[in-house]
This record gives sequence, structure tokens and C-alpha cells, in this order.
Amino acid sequence: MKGLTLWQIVNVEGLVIKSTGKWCDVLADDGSLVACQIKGKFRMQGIKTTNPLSVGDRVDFELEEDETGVINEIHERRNYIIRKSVNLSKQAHIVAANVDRAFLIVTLSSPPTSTGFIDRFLVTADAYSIPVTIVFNKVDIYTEDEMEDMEWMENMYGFCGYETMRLSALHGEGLEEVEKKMADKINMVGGHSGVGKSTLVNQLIPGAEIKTATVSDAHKKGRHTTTFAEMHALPFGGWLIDTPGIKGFGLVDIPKNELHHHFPEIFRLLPECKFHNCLHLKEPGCAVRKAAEETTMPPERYQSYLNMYYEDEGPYRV
Ligand SMILES: Nc1nc2c(ncn2[C@@H]2O[C@H](COP(=O)(O)OP(=O)(O)O)[C@@H](O)[C@H]2O)c(=O)[nH]1
Ligand SMILES: [Mg+2]
Ligand SMILES: [Zn+2]
Repeated sequence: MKGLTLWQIVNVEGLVIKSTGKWCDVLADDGSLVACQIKGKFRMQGIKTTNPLSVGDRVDFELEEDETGVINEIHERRNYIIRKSVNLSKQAHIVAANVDRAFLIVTLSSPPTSTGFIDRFLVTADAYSIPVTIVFNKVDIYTEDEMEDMEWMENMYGFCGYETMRLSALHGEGLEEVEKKMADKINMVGGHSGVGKSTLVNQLIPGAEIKTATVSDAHKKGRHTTTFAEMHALPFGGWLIDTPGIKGFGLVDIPKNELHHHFPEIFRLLPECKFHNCLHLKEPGCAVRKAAEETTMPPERYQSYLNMYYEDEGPYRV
């Protein structure tokens, strides 16, 4: 903390870029990196969490004489992603907070990504209030048929209001557009295994895969854990959340009668349905069913909605 004496420091503000339980790395607003601990109890309403804070959190802390920090305030979150443990139903783990955008990496082949998976991802992201950009990767290897399928998906998701991009992470084509979108924001990347997430991350941050010890490691006791998310600084500004082994958001509770809120093109037709509480199933005068039948909205998306509504027990998982 250059230029400040201890008694002048009441609260320093910063961003949590790594959190492994008790200790975390906080990038203070003056640019210094401080290993911080949490003081006292932080509780979230409604859920019990195994970790009180996560990467992406903005915090206030006080600097101690040994140059570590003590966190005394976690700022209100714009959004946060939680992961519920399977066996302890009430326990949840906060994976990341204040995420600005998710990039869903999709491939038409090797491996193919189903629209069912894409739609589930979009629904859960929307439930978290996280905007999504759909990135079609490996465009360098697509056949003519696959290019046509991609164009069809671009049109469909474009109609719904989603932004799409084309990328060849391996060769760097389309990379600049992704970088522009990520700059100065907190970003995350999702998608099936094998679609090119690691390849993209390595293009964005050369050497990102090489894990280096950071300040909080020196204060940590016990075994190193790799299940916590980290934030990598993007060389062009902004952050990339690296969540080991995560392809989506995990579980999210969406009441069945609210599922249609998370299909933007369905939800915007609701005022035209005969009943204000129409769920677009068998109701008479449903504008959504009519639009799907007349293909003035993508019937595939309506089918996806029905699949999720009828087949999924919920909570939803991607
Ligand atoms: N042809 C081609 N191959 C790619 C591209 N991006 C990634 N790959 C390859 O796809 C495979 C899986 O990539 P990886 O980044 O490990 O995927 P992840 O499982 O999502 O992290 C690797 O063999 C990559 O070289 C691309 O744009 N074009
Ligand atoms: Mg990978
Ligand atoms: Zn309806």
C-alpha cells in the first residue's frame, strides 16, 4: 500500500481474483495484490454456503501489520453462480460473482453440440441474469452442410435476441471480436468437453494453463484444492473466470411456471396470448403455439421449451 500509513487505512476496496476458502487474493484498487482473510460471519439469505465469498466479489478490507488483509465487507452482488452439493441439499458453493457475460462455445462437429444443451445453458444463464454470446468454434473444419446448419442456428438464436460469433480458436480467426467483447469485463466460458475452451483461453492469455502460485498460497495450510474458480487477467483488460471442469452453471431452481420467462422470444409473445398467465401448453388462444405452428418463431425453440417443461423434474442442470 504505497503512500499510505497504517492508521490512514480504514477500508481498502478490491476485487477477489482467487479464493480457496479461508484465504483469498484481492487485487486492491491501487493495483497491489493482498492475501486476505475473512473476519466474522457473512451469511446469505435463504441459502447456506460453504464459502462466504468467491472470485468476482468486491470487498473492503483492512491491512494488517504483516501486510495481509482482513475482509470486513462484501459488496452486494449483481449476480452469482452457485453450485449445490448433491448430498447436502441445503449446502451451496458460490462459484463466481458479478459475471458480466458467458461465452457458450458450440461446435457443429467434433463434437456436435445439441440445441437442447444450448437452450438449457441459455435458460440457466438467463436465470442468473448473465448475458450469453454463442460462439461457433472450429469453423475451419465445417463441411458445407455444417456451415448451413450453423447459419440456421445463427438465424434462430439471432431471432431470439442472442449474439453469435464465429471462431477458429486454433487458427485465431474471429479472436479479435471475442477479445473486443470481453475487454474490461468479467467473463466466463462454457461448453461441452472438446469444443475448444482451453484452446481459446490459451489464445486469449498465452500461458494461462501454467498455474503459478499466488500470494494467498503462502498463507494456506493443508492440501491445495483445484475445485475453486480463479480469475485470469486478460492482457487487453478484463477478467476470465477459470472454473476447473465446469461446462455450464450446475443446478438452478426455476419454478415450472416461470420457465417461459427465460425464453425471450416466447416471453415477448405472452401479451398476445388469450390468457395473461398462459404457459403455452394446451391453452386456447395461445400466440406462442400459433407462432411456432406458422413458423413465425422457431418451432425448435418451442419444442425445447416443451421438452424442458414436461421432461425435466428440475432443478435444471447444464
Ligand atoms: N480444427 C480446429 N480444432 C480445434 C479448434 N479449437 C480447438 N480445437 C481442437 O479441439 C480439441 C479440443 O480442444 P480443447 O481446447 O482441449 O477443448 P475443451 O475440452 O473445451 O477445453 C483439441 O485437439 C484442439 O486442438 C479450432 O478452432 N479448429
Ligand atoms: Mg479444457
Ligand atoms: Zn401462450
